[in-house]
Amino acid sequence: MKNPKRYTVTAALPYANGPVHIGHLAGCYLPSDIYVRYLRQSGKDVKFICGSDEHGVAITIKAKKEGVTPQDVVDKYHKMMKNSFEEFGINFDVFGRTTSETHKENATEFFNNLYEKGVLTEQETEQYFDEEANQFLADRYITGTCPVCKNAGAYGDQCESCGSTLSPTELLNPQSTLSGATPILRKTKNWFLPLDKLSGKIRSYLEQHKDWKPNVYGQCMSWLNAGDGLQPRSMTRDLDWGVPVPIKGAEGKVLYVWFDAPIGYISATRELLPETWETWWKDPETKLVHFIGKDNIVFHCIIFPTILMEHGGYILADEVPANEFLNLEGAKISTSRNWAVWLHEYLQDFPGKQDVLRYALAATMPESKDNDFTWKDFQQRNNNELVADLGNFVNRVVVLTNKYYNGIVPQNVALTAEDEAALTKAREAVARMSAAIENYKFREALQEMMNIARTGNKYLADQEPWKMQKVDAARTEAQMFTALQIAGILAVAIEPILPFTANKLRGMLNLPVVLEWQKAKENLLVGGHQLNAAELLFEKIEDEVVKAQLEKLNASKTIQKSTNVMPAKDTVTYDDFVKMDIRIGKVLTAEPVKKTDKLLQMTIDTGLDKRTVVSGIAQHYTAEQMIGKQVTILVNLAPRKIRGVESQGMILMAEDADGKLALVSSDDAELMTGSTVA
Ligand code: B3M
Ligand code: ZN
Repeated sequence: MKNPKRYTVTAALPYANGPVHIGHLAGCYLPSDIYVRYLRQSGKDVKFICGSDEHGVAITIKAKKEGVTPQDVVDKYHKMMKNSFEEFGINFDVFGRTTSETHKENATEFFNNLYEKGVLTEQETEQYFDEEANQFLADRYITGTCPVCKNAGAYGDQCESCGSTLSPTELLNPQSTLSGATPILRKTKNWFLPLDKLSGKIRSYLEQHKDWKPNVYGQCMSWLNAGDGLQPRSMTRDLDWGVPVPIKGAEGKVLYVWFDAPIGYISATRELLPETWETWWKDPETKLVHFIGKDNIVFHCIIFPTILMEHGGYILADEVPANEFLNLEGAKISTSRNWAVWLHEYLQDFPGKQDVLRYALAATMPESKDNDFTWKDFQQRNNNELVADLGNFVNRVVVLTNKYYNGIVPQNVALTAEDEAALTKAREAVARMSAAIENYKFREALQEMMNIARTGNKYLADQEPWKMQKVDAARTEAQMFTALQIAGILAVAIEPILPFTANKLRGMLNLPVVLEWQKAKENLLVGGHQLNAAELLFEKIEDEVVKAQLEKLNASKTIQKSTNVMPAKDTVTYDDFVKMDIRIGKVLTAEPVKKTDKLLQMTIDTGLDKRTVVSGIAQHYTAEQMIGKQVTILVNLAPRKIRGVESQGMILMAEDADGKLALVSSDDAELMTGSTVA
């Protein structure tokens, strides 16, 4: 949408079942905050909406684990998350909650609207029921083996290992997470959103957005174009925590959390603007942008737009700039394994250094593929970029101005072509920074921001005002004037990414608290303007400090690890064991399976024959790495179809508590292809 009248920007509502970590920040909250800060500075009318997602099984499971009520859980974490966001400068206009009264009414209205129009279809289906716990097992209340990749810990709604969306009845060996019992099937009535019948409308909506990021558009298309297309999806659950289903015959049921959660954006806006909220959700001249992580794409690009379309009167998302995932020191961030950097702990260890983390995360943001945060990188970015480039430049300019001119900007200077060229260069970087932010390329925006500081440093190094000062006072004044204007440009341009530092810098330069983006085009520090004293913007982070962080991370993980070893399996007889024909094979060809990011398809020479095997190892080994490798392979496993490809055997892998896979192979000798293993 070109030149919208206003922007409604949402950031995914985090589940109120734990504190916020760097993965959340880098994936969704930092990019949205940078975008919104830039829009506000550019004078746009924008509302930035977020809140906590307080329903769903994520909450009730946590409550059970902590031995408290779901309400206790959401009260605690709502507060904690809200604090963390505020402390890191994530400037929401509202941070609502889906347990609020407004939200309950709003979600109920949506459900009634669709129900009364006959959009929702009532269906009796068989769902898993835990007889011991006397409860239906929705979503994460059930685990089992993923039918696609055979991961043993898949949930009823999703396999986190291969990313497949599942329904509980697809799981092999289903198990209740409440009691561990094997559940039985029992009939129950639920209300479905018939995505199959609506897929024409959904497709035409999505096809208007071919310009979305390839990871987002591609995922939508793979849903739409999947073999059996979109399937009806139940919008209700047999649970006791959530918004009650408002119709007769639905007692004891609640709305599916993914029905009510996105409606939470609207509820929060209603709470913020009781009189005018509709402008932000119904006026076609409003641009709606959802910032989310990649696991939320289908809900924001398919299910929520469908609900809005069927309700009618609402605008639909114009952009959904979803990010991929951020890993930490090479491994997946995991709350349960405490493999994370928690924002509240970071602040205790690095008080006042919010911008350093914002910077390091913006620089490694997983914009188009998963990315990795390391403490070493954090330290280097601080020391070599923030301290050496940005901090150093600003400090030299302010210190010299104080020293030479008592902090007063020189007047009536005559700028040379070199001076003008440096200013133009800095302003061109600002323009490229704008374009990058408008296109959701935040890493590029950060590079352009640093280019301004580098331009300033280079200018000082070339001009050497500290030498000129001894020979030509007038020329030195022009040099310092020029350098000061670059500092002024920085005071404008660092605000979206480094708001705390921007504030400090504006203080040092004695500039207004609010600086519009277009001010970067002007010489902000006019002759005669008085600066304040210089303060250090950044300080060096020593090796011991990052070492301590790494130790802390590993220590908390190790404690977890000992309890994380898979429990022993039942005893098997020798006769059972020898039935397995395990051999040494050699990988001849390997290629990724289309539309998955976990699977490799390989041709393997088993010594007996050459056969096709599909294996969920693509996140651990690339196709190129596998070619020529020796593998241990179970050759008499009954063939099975995985994503349409018949797999004729299974490669044996070692798996650690983090889900990291490694080939089982011998370091001692190159074994003969076809050798048996026993
Ligand atoms: N709470 C899932 C998540 O935290 C979910 C997002 C809701 S956005 C409306 O990943
Ligand atoms: Zn799977």
